[in-house]
Amino acid sequence: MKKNSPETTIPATGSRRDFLGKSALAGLVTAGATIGLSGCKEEAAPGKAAAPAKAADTGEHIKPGQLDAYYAFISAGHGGEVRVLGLPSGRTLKRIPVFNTDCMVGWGITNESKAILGTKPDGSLLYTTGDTHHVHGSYKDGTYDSRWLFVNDKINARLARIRMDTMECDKITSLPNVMGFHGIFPDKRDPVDAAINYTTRVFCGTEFHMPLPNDGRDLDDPTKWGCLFTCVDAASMEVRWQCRVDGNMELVASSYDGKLAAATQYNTEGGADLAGMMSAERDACVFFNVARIEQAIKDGKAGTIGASKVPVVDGRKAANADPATALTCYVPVGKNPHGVNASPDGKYFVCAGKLSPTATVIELSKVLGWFGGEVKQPRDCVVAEPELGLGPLHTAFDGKGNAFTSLFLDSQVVKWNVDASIAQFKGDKAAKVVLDRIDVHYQPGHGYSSMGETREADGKYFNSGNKFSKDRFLPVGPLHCETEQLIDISGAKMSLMADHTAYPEPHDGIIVRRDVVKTRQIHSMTDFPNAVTPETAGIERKGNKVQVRMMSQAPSFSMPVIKVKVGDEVTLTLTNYDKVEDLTHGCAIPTHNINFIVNPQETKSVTFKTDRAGAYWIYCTHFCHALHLEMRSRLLVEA
Ligand code: K7E
Ligand code: RUQ
Ligand code: CUA
Ligand code: CA
Repeated sequence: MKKNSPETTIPATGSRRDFLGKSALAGLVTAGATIGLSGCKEEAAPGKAAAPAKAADTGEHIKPGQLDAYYAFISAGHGGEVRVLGLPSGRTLKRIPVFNTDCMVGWGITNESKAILGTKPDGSLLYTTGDTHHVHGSYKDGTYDSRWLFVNDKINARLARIRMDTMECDKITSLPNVMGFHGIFPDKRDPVDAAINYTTRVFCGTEFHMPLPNDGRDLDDPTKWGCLFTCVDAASMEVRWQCRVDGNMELVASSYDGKLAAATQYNTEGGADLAGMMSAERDACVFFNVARIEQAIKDGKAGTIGASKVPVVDGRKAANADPATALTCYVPVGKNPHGVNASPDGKYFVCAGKLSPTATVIELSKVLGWFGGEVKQPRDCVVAEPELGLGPLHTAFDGKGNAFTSLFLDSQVVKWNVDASIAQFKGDKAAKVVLDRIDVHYQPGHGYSSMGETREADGKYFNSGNKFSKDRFLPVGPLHCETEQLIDISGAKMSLMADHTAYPEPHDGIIVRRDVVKTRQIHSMTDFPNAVTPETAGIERKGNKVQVRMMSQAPSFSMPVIKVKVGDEVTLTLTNYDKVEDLTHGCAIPTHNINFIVNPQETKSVTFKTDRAGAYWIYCTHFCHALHLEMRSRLLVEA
């Protein structure tokens, strides 16, 4: 088939689709690899031409004043935040600062946010960068419970938690001895205690191997480097344990029965360059037996690495050859897999091939069977390997037995039937596996469906997070926006509903029914131990440390004048005394790098040095009242 012949020249007359498909493929080929693409016999759907860049058929139009049926919580990639959209409209509802700084909210500026982000001894932020890829919600009974969202930082190996009620980040944890923390997934219930039918752990995969510990040893010998799978306690956000594996880990999935977690491995070779990471014909999906790992730790079988106190067990193959005691099981899958996703019926994990044109369907009961000694080889856990197209990355589900896999190289989403793929694998030549294909624009990464990662997958929408928009939108200079395309998957045929723009770079997301999400629109004063009340308001000096306790109530600050001296360390605590929903105030101090907001009944504080004498107008930045502009106070710094 034509897409299997890598062409390095781009025909001048080629369409945008051809250009993209071939150049991306050529890129992989010139990387010096023999990539196993030749197995793809399924011809792509006959030339559906690229849709012209005209107004989209918006399908279900959400009228002004009407509310969306779903929330989408989407990672922002190397922007470091999490975004909240309404679907199907694609309206941006919120941007939740997490690993980035945000000057509207004051994230990275206020003392409270700095305490979450972490600081150096001089009080400055530990990091100002982050790279979020995977956002997942906490579960109860196999569906979202609206308590928390979890999201990774690939750059600095941190896991963040977001409270769902206020949609604000409340904890960030650093993973020790980990680099390239990529996939995450919360567990869905406890593997042992049946009463715990909700999320208590978050599993984290590590993509980059590194010296253990990374203290200067083994720099010239990457064969000694390793990767740790990490389990974080969802409630305390403390790291519970780690498990060392052979090879690396990318994306992560958890089973509905709580017994298994798994991670795809594209670098089973332990290679340190492209050729090295692509030399094996098959890679793996490594499964973790959660109960056994935790029992091994209880039995004192864990060690530690470097300065970290976290217990680490050995999940490498040599130490886990006996299924009766093994902590891990390495199931061979197609070359350099990317995503791994759990089917909503709880039966299967589907690994997407990336460099193999297939998906690998793994039956979880067989993995448990391998641990139990009933299934001979890890490879026997594979029950289907359908050929889907070029560059499969991620798979979503509709809850009706169908899967939807993004094809990066083909710029398509392919709909296929899981049971049919299993029948075909058993030899049924008549099985109709691939049911439909739809072009997306262009090169999709993640795709995710409405409630698709829960038992309540409803098969309504699929969002395709595309990596290139090319000419789909008005040009805005060299950096293009990305496209998120909303696809209706409720019928036999998929249909494109809308193009939504996305600021780079969206990866994974979840689509959550709006009734599941329970928010709280007003903070409670009692949530803030440092809340300022009329009784505690005022100014207090201890040496050169000055506490300024102020309240805001539209349209004024409780202190019209604040007098301090050069060289003081001022801590300004501001409580928004207004109780009215939506009545947010801001607080900015010119030339002092202070800017933050306080929502109704919320308290925040900032600490800064006064180094220049003068008068500075503290003003409200958030439009709050007809006299918002007049809402000011004077900071007078005496020489
Ligand atoms: Cu495919 Cu980080 Cu989920 Cu991005 S990874 S697309
Ligand atoms: S003023 S309402 Cu700055 Cu023109 Cu804003
Ligand atoms: Cu207070 Cu504007
Ligand atoms: Ca590989």
